[in-house]
Amino acid sequence: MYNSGLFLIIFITCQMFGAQSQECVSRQEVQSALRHVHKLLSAHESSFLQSVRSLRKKLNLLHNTSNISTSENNTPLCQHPNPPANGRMLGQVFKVGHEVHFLCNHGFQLSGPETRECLDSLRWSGDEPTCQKVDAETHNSTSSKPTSSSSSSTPSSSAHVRPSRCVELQDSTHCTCEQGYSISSQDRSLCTDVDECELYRMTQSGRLCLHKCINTAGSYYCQCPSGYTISKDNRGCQDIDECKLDAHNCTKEQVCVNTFGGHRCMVVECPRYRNASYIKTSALQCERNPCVQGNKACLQAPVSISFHFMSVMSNISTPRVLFRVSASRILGNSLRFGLLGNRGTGHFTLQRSSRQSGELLLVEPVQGPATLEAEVEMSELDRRTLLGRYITKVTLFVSQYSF
Ligand SMILES: [Ca+2]
Repeated sequence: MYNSGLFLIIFITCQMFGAQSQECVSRQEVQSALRHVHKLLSAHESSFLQSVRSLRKKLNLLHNTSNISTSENNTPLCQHPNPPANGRMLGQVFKVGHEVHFLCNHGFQLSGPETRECLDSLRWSGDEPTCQKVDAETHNSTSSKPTSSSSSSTPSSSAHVRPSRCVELQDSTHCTCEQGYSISSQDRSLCTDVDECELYRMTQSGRLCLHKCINTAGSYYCQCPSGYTISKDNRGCQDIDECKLDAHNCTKEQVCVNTFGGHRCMVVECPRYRNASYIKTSALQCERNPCVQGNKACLQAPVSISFHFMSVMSNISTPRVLFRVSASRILGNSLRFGLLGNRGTGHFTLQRSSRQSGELLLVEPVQGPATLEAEVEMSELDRRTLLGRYITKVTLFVSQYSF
């Protein structure tokens, strides 16, 4: 447009001077021509300015529209929330979907939500929290929670969120968190607790805790079921031997049997046979009283009955030798081993291990908690004549857990 204006001026002046060179033109004519040119120029100038104004208007409009969609300044925000008295607030982004967190000073406990979110309605979720003074007794009981490595001194659960430490480096900011925390995905000024239990559960490679994992602010700890103590590595569970530690409630007449995760108080009673009587010779053994001469039925009754209590973990690998029965002396020329009755059928088997001994085997894994029983009989023979029967009653306690 500007170029066409220039072209017009040059064309008119050439015409004017060309005429002058050919013949004398009157002053009036020249003045009229100049006025005409002036008019034309003014018309072009005003048209040009109008176009520029229109273009500028359009550009401004375009600029404003793009500003609305990209500029952060125009993003709707929730109102600045109030930090509670005797506490503070973490989080500096008040945009929709973002969160702020509240902490209380030492000796105070948060009452109300730990976290509030800026909702679409531009209001904060939940009520405004407050920090309540904790009396010494309650405070001690909350902080005595058994933690393995955490030295956290912040009593409330809001300790799961902490401020990050940020360092300005030229044109970027680097934020770090203390151990057990990671930078919040929503707000770089915050560190959120790492849930180690969940993390290791997801990765599956080597369980963090043998039994139960409890996440704490900045750390975690392992918990064992009752009847166990946490092992030295703070991950495993060790059975408490209540019998050895005298931490049982068995009477003097009962036998304390330690099991994995507990203990049993067992009563050992000698059996009653019609033709034979027994006497307890030790806590776990009964022996037959001498038979009246010629009383065949009495002689057929077992010479001794022993009791054997055993404890195993749930689902132990099999086959496994549980125990061995052997004769200390042999009067006859052969020994015979066998399992009596149907008790424990399918779980046990008996095998000869030497001329003088037999072994009781557990042949399939047992899911606890369970109690299995078996009766092992050893018979002494001399040329097919029974010299004596010896019975061992085995009770197997299978724990609930595989430890
Ligand atoms: Ca125990």
